[in-house]
Amino acid sequence: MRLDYLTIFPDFFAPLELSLPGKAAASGLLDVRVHDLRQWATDRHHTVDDTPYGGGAGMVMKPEPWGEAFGALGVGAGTTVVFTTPSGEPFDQRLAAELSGRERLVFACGRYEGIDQRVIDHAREIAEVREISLGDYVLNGGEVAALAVTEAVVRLLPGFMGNADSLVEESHAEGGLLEYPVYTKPRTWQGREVPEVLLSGDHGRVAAWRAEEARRRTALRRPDLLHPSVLDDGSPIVRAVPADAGEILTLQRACWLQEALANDTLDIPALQESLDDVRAGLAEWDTWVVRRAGRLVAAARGKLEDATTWDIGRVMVAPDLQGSGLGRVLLEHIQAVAPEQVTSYQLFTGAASARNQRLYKKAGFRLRPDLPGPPHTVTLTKRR
Ligand code: 6GU
Repeated sequence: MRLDYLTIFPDFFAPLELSLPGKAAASGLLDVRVHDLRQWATDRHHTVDDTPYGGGAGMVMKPEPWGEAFGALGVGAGTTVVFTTPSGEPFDQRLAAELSGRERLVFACGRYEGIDQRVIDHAREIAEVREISLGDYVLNGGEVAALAVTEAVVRLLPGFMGNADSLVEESHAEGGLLEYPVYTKPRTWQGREVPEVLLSGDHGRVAAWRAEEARRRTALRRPDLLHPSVLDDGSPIVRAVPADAGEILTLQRACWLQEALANDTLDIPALQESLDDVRAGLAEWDTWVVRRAGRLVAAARGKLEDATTWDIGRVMVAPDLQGSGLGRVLLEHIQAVAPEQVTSYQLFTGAASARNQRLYKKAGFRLRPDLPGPPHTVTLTKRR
């Protein structure tokens, strides 16, 4: 990945040399270049700002140096220009993941009251543009924000993190909950004990404790995360009706084609089903769906496997809404609607579907290698 920084304070980017990105640059994974914007200011004083048209406080960054810089750096198709600005879209893990898929990012770091709007309009014509904010507060310039965005993006690049597993169970990565508290040795420190359950060696109890702590922490600090905006528009989770079969089939094909690609097989029953099969499934299973703006965007179903086991299946979220927390909410719902006598849940997911397995583990499900399922799947269970 190629990273360029346009700034009037190149010194801000010295940390790139010593932080994680510095190592990646040394190893050839990253090509990092920092540019002083003033080299493209043509007057004797290398002026980059001027007073705002229409009056008002502060200075505005002049367009000409930016235009020259974009030309000199070859900003064009295949480049994403990131303007760091408090009036941008909020930066989050999803956006970091999206940017980690780009070939080249050019960070345009504004100072003063902002950059002449025509610079952004021009950039939009020649390249992809993202205007990004770190949050609802004001920094003196976009440099620190560009560093933060860089670190969040670069650590997602394949081959960057030494241990890919540490990407899995962290706040905002998947599952939509904050991370649970962590402990290491010594067992007792300044009279404070490590929670007993973590020393028990009972992986089931540990997973349940962590899931509960994550939920508690999230409720306390980030209640907004427990009520995903996708459901804030009033779209409830409702029982499917026979007329939903066509849309469920469409959703199923979209989701299971993803599964097929992830698991490198077309041998997936849900992918082979006809409309009649889906209708039959609706008759047999307790199926719930979410509609958003009229579109059926998510579904899940449950059925008694035996007197005390609730079989959960077909947890599906439309590809464009995956990662929004809908899957977690649906999964909670489909557990909650299980009959009273149920004491455990079970489900299958693709053996290579890392994202699904993450979601289920975060919800307290555990892998059960002792309970083999259909081909290319793993079984997960959870006690109620
Ligand atoms: Cl990206 N830039 C500036 N100047 N202030 C900010 C910000 C960005 N994000 C939050 N505050």
